[in-house]
Amino acid sequence: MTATDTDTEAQVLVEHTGDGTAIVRINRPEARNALSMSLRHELADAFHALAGDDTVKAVVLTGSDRDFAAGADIRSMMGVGAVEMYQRHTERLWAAIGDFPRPVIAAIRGNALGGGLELAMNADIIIAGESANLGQPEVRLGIMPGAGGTQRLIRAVGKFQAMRLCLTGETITAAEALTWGLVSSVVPDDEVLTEATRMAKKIAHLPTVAVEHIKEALLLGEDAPLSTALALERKSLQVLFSSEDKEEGMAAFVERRRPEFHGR
Ligand code: CO8
Repeated sequence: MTATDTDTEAQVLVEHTGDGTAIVRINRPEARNALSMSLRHELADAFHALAGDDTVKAVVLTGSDRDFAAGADIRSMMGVGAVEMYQRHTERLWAAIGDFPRPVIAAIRGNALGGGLELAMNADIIIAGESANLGQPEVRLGIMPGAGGTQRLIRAVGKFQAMRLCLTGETITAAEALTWGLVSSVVPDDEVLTEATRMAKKIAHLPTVAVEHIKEALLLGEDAPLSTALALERKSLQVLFSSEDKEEGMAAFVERRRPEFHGR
């Protein structure tokens, strides 16, 4: 089922806020926003639709005030074997978020555990409320993170903190996550969505082609050898010299006026 903002049964609600942004809200409160397969399909559908909508320049991904997401749905994994897990191809569902071409800001209140934290790590910026509780508790269930939790975490925070989280299943606070570099900023709980939306709107008003190239260079470059990543960065910059918004941005600076960007 494709999520819409009028479908009260939807587990994923999409709100177009205007100003070039959208809010994607995980809505399964009875199970602490646990990521069932149907929910993950809805989430992927929502991001595919938003990717095809050029008017949406930045997306805020959030949950409830109690839970961003408490992980993969544990009930849906009981009695399931390796071949069925393989055939679920959940990596294709995550790719809709990880490969989203424009910035995604995760706004976390409460629990972001297991697959919930993995989901947040698919975003580009993470705003956490003071009460956020983050961790990779899979080991306590006899499994392990399997949607990027070992790999994205070690890249974000380094070996020793990633090992601590994944091997003990302990959770950390928002303040601790900030010192680790696992979140971008921490704000009072009731300001999380406001802050994430403010940031999304700010990005939405910046030159889209530049924003997309910056995101692409950062993400692709992270996994490439430095010389390749530096070449990618240079080439991306060179491409931006063909954009109308580059001429407008520089002209506006010199003429001491506000720029008018058109995303071209
Ligand atoms: N899956 C299914 N149901 C859940 C989940 C979950 N992850 N988390 C909570 N629920 C359900 C509970 O079963 C309960 O349902 P019911 O009322 O029917 O018994 C309801 O939500 C409320 O939960 P609690 O009563 O436990 O609420 P508490 O306030 O006591 O605790 C917590 C909240 C801390 C969030 C707690 O529920 C908890 O620890 N949840 C599990 C966290 C966890 O272990 N997450 C990791 C799951 S495994 C995972 O994510 C693997 C990813 C691997 C890759 C996935 C890609 C394929």
